[in-house]
Amino acid sequence: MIKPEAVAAGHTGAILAKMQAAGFRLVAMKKTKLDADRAGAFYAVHSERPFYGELVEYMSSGPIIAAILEKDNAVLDFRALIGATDPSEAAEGTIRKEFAESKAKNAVHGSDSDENAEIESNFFFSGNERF
Ligand code: FUP
Repeated sequence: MIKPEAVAAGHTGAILAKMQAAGFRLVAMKKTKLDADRAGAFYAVHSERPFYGELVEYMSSGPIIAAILEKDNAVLDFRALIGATDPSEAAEGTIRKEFAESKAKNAVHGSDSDENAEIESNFFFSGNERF
């Protein structure tokens, strides 16, 4: 996902270009907006964390770009491309270093396992939206 603050700031094209330049192939993509219920469901794994309420509010505050990206070793390579959760700790050249505003508004989300990538893909896309 490209998160609301990065979409609102007009960074969608630059972020997608970095992803494609790093070898990720776009399988599916859409611009959509999560309501609080959908954002809460997407981040249900964090429901006991102190930042959950703010996370849900933020993630439902504006449109996002959802995408399925394909590459060998995609989960680990994507996490390397986006950088650390907190942009102040993210390496030079990473997407979060360049585009994130803060730990909460950190520009992009990436799946943390193949299993979650499949769950999150199914959250946004039907079979006939993938090519
Ligand atoms: P990441 O896998 O890097 O997206 O990070 P996490 O799964 O740990 O966190 C998910 C999201 O929760 C982050 F993108 C931003 C938010 N978050 C906070 O707002 N504060 C925190 O201390 C940790 C995470």
